[in-house]
Amino acid sequence: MGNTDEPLLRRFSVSMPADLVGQLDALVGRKGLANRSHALAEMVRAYLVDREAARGTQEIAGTITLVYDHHKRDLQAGLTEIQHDHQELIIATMHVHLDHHRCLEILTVRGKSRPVRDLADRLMATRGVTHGRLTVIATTSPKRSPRANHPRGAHS
Ligand code: NI
Repeated sequence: MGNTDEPLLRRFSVSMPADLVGQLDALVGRKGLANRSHALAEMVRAYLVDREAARGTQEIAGTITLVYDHHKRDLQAGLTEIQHDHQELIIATMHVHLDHHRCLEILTVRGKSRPVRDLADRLMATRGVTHGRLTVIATTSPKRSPRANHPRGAHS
């Protein structure tokens, strides 16, 4: 309160599916946030940080999470083809059969942020993919002390 650095707030209206609003309200309650606006602002910030980290040419590591319906024609083959095109970025994949229809796939990726981001965007934009997310879990910046990471050769 009385913080002179308080940013200028701007109001706008948001429309989204009612069940999503219900889930948003539950999240606001669980996290003890003041209101929906705070929750949304926090999510937008987190998203932008994620995107920023995934931009440029720095080395990043992370995961791409996908959920899709494997009954959708050609979907699985398409995803596999994209992954083969970018195998230099993909360290490991895990496929879980969630239920009768849905598959959950988690790809561990590492490489320059731009191509990793592009790979994630391509996979997530594939028709039939219902959830997609790139999470950057580590970045290596030349500014960081090398001691912050494993010494070279720690893993063969
Ligand atoms: Ni499956």
